[in-house]
Amino acid sequence: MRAWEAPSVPDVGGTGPRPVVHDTATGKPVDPTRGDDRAALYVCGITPYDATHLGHAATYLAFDTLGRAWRDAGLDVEYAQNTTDVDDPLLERATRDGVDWQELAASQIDLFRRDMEALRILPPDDYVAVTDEVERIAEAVAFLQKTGYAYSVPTPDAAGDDLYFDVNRPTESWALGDESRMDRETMLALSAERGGDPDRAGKRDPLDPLLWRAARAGEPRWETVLGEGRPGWHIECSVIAGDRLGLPISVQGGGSDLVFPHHEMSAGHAAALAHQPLAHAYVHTGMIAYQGEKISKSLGNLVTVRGLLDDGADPRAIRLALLSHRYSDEWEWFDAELSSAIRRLAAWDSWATAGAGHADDADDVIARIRARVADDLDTPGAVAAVDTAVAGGTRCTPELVDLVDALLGIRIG
Ligand code: 5CA
Ligand code: ZN
Repeated sequence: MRAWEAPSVPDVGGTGPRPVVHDTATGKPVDPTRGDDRAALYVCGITPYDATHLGHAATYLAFDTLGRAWRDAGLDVEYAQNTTDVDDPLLERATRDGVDWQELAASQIDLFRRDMEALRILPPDDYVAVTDEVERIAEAVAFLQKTGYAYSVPTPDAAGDDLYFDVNRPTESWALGDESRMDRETMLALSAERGGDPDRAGKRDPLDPLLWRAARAGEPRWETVLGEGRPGWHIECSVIAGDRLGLPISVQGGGSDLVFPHHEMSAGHAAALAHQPLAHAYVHTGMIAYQGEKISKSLGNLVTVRGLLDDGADPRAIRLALLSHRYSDEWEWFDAELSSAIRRLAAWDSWATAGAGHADDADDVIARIRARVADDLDTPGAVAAVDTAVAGGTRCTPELVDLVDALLGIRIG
């Protein structure tokens, strides 16, 4: 599927350090490329039923920063992202609003593209709609059935049986490891909250996730090797990441609300399918709140990128406001975030055009920005490095302008 238009990224002399990122599975900072010249990134994409909010924007911006840091370190980056364009929340919203689910998805994906473009987020090389991959996903589920990882649960109201993944059948690797392992009660609660169905009768373990949903009356369906139906959620990401990037990938990314069950189960599926870990590192962004609660489509406390742009916000200021927070922190958006970013940007702009100060310091500032970004995407540290240069009388050179553009995605001056 078409992604969106790529922003220009200037060539900057020299190379930055290899980025290190926090891995949720081990709880440690790691180089997820393991010293390789190639980095493979998969980031879980949107479920397209409502406008892009600041939480989505911050998450995609964090992985955009990782991609920029990898490129700056001289690596080849391959990036795939899905869009969950068939799933319960999307279908429910379409029914609620009396619109066609495909039209709803298409219109929201279009909005998302425009928001990503406005924010100068690097597009994935492969932007993959789940609806284009159903046959492939069904084949993978059929393989899991053959190898004993998938079992059927009788589904009288459907065209066939639903299929579930057996979480207790051992695989070589369960991705998120001991560090993130939660107690069973927490896992059951999160599973119920995040798309699972622990109370469904007939499952071997309440935590077993759905792999394949047999067709019900009035629901979208595809004719596949499994009969008529549609895929479960986690398997889509395992199959798309494996097909497009090859396993193990360097980084599986998304918000912290995806740690369990989504990334845990995706990794379990990948291990059962390919006897490979899904990723060398699982990287998670913190949830952004507004009005005291996590911003979410279902809660409706949205601050949308589109809304801010329509109110006349400079997209660079939205970007800068988000970069002023550490990606892994949980934080709350206040309207003052934008005004303070606007002030900061104005100072940076006039610094870039003034041409005054000591040019000798510029290389140090460049090295400092690079070091901060490569250190687990410390963008607040990089922003502070620019602030210090602005306040301290460093002359802004064309190289500095290019580096700020290449790493932070903001063209100043
Ligand atoms: N389609 C699935 C992933 S396969 C999905 O979670 N879609 S989503 O539209 O609900 O979320 C898209 C991305 O935004 C996910 O990585 C999610 O973790 C992230 N996200 C959602 N809400 C927030 C928030 N308030 N703050 C930060 N990131 C968020
Ligand atoms: Zn996903």
